[in-house]
Amino acid sequence: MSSPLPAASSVQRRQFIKASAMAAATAVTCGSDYSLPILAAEPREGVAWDKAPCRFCGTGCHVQVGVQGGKVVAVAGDRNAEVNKGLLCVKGYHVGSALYGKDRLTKPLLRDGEGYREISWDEAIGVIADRIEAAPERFAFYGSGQWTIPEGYAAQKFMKGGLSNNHIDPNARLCMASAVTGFLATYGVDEPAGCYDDLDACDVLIMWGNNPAEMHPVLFSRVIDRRSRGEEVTLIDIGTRRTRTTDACQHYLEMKGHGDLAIANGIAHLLIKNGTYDRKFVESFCSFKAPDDENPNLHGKAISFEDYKKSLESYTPERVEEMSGVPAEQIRLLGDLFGNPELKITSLWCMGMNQHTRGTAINSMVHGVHLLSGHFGTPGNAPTSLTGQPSACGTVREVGTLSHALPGGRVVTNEEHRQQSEGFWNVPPGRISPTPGYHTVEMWESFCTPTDQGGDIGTIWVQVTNPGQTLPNLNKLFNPKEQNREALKDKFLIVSDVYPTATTRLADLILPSAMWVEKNGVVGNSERRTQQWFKMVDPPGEARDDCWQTIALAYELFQRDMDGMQDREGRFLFEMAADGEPVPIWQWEHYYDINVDERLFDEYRQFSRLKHKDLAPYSEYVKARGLRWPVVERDGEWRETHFRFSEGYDPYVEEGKKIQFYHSSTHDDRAQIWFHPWIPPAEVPDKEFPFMLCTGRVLEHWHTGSMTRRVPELSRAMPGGYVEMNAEDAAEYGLQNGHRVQIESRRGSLEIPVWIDGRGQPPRGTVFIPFFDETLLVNDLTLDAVDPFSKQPDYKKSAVRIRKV
Ligand SMILES: Nc1nc2c(c(=O)[nH]1)N[C@H]1C(S)=C(S)[C@@H](COP(=O)(O)OP(=O)(O)OC[C@H]3O[C@@H](n4cnc5c(=O)[nH]c(N)nc54)[C@H](O)[C@@H]3O)O[C@H]1N2
Ligand SMILES: Nc1nc2c(c(=O)[nH]1)N[C@H]1C(S)=C(S)[C@@H](COP(=O)(O)OP(=O)(O)OC[C@H]3O[C@@H](n4cnc5c(=O)[nH]c(N)nc54)[C@H](O)[C@@H]3O)O[C@H]1N2
Ligand code: SF4
Ligand SMILES: [Mo]
Repeated sequence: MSSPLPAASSVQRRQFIKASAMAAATAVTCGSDYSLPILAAEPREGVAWDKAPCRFCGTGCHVQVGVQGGKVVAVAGDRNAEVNKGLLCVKGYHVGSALYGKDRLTKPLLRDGEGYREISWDEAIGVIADRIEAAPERFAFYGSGQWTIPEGYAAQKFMKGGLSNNHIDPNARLCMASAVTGFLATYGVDEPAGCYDDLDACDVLIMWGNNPAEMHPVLFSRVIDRRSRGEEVTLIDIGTRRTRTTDACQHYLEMKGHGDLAIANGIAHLLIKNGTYDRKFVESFCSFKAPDDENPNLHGKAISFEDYKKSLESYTPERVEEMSGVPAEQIRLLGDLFGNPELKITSLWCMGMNQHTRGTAINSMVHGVHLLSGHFGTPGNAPTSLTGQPSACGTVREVGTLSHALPGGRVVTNEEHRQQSEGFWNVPPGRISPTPGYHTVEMWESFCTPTDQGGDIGTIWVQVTNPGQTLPNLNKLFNPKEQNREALKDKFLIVSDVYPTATTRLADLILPSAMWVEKNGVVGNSERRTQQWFKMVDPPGEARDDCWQTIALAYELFQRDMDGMQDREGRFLFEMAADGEPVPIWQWEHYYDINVDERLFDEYRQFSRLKHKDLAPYSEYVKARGLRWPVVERDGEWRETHFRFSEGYDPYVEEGKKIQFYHSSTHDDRAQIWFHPWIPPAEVPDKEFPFMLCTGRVLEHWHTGSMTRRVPELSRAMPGGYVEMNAEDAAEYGLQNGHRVQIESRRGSLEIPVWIDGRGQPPRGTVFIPFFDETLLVNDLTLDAVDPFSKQPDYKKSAVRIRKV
């Protein structure tokens, strides 16, 4: 197999090394030999320090960044940051090095036959403008939960408020979409009620199929460290494979994929049967719902408590054991814990519950278990969905860069919402289209389908994401661009990135971007915390901000008299004035004459008040290490909110209400407790494909490894991809560590080395492959079946077979 990266990259194909050698130092595999010293953020001559959130995960740690001679020279944990209190994980400590891989993209590149030629930015922007002018409705924007808030807001306004085109969707569709629909179905409004403070206060912490020891490490250590202070906290890991998280837990409940649906019903069954549910909480603050099979919709149909009870009758611990594989006593253990009002219980989850063809259902059901038992609304009692990306909440969920959404929890299908948005954007009434655009899977399917066969998306612009590695079922959703070149020759792929990737490999136009502290930014983490930083160093070569790229394109179209790029007064959609004169921010030399981020953020802020997600003015975030919304001004002070819907904490809860779900979908301040039946996964192992494949991540690498594999320390610690196998399965197949196997699904195949009982231990009949290695694309194998409401795919359950090679 040859490297999928363009020749420009120095990435070599990795040799697999034995498990024993895996953690040890090995050859540096990529890009840079530059690594940063790790220093405490002490004054040191010539080094200027400033704050920024870490580039990587949704935990949202703050780092102190040391700059000298125009370069980031050191990184330290930020002691003043509430989230991480000075700690970082291995990725955080090395985040600065991610800027300095040798093969950073520095020039716009246009495809020319089999290669590329360097072009100017003017020409590049002209090429995109030509494509859009020719067919504005065939253009799509594919963005990211790693977009900053201003970047996502600009893209959103450009598409929906400018082009009248709703084909904008982010990689967060692959990540958080089911969490969003779960929140909406339960509370009528998105995002967690609790926050990280719950982790300091809970007696019991339950992980519902996630691995925070590797994926939210600083957050996880915040809990584990409580034990070193003599505090007692019981940790329970419910998962389909043993991970580093399991090692720190008192209880491990090993389930089969989709077992969670049965487990949640089993807990609810026991709470009702034992009379240990919180009758007062339920009668005061909750109603019951079930799916409406005749008219499937997110809000289902109302049912009575009696109906709910009846639906749960058959979910006895023994039957749940059959469905989930978790022993009945362990179901009883969970039932007893939730039935104990003295305990404070926090639940965490992430991709196990979201990448699930019943993701909306299981998200609602875990909220439901907390509501039914009254473990809600006091510190330590919280159902908390964790976000993965640094701004999946801030940008995707709050700015609403999804094909059906508008900023501030608005949707395109609602006329009043469109009018509000048109008002804030000062664009003519009717500008926003009422028809939702394509969600991610549809967008790429359309792009990969020939135009004359109905593939109506002709151009996609990708920013801050790497779909050529991360979309599911790549042989259907991405690879046809290469495999079916002739039939798809009119399709045009534009990619803004910082390094060559599996996506730039098939791009027609590559745009070099500025990253992290090479630009201003604002992001929003898992606990509703909005965080700001300033540009500290220049990007290399001609790399430029993603937000500038969008605005420069909009201006080019404005110059070409495209109506959509004008506001009601005929001014440029993104006009920003200083001293009464428009600043030419579309010219790169003038982009930083004003703070474009601040202008966009303060404009966007107006939307945030529409759904009680109030943001403070930009200037407040400059002073803080982030603030949790709603941030409301009281007595001249901007105050953040720790616990939503809870009196005494949430400024929007009326006096005397105790708990008030003020966005209730039933308009009576009640949350919805859902019944959903257990159903098996979309694909289950059979004779032909006898193994269940789960995919995911590892501590050292960020997703596709484009940044972390260029950091020598991280790359040495985790050099290449592998398939984790159970020791007994491996023995049966005559496999030892390092042996190569061919793994095949109904959609594709992959040759990959085996790691037996490696970092994680999959149970018999299951295997696990991380997706960071761009030379071993596991998404050639994965399924593209989606949840009916969230449209999020399931990367955790594909049936495969294995053959020794
Ligand atoms: N080091 C590192 N950290 C990261 C990232 C990274 O790339 N690297 N990425 C970030 C991002 S964007 C995300 S989304 C998060 C992901 O964070 P996690 O969700 O914690 O990690 P994954 O490896 O995607 O998910 C693996 C888990 O899925 C569970 N699972 C499999 N099938 C099922 C099922 O049917 N039901 C349930 N309930 N669970 C199941 C397994 O038990 C397994 O532990 O990590 C974030 N943090
Ligand atoms: N098999 C499998 N596939 C998965 C998942 C899984 O669990 N299993 N998880 C899914 C999930 S939850 C997620 S979130 C996605 C993540 O999938 P992606 O978003 O596709 O992965 P990343 O590697 O984070 O891609 C970010 C890209 O942006 C580039 N970049 C970094 N900074 C900047 C910048 O400032 N500007 C620009 N323009 N580019 C920049 C990086 O080099 C990188 O190429 O993967 C999904 N795919
Ligand atoms: S836990 Fe996440 S945010 Fe914190 S340092 Fe590690 S990667 Fe960065
Ligand atoms: Mo994610």
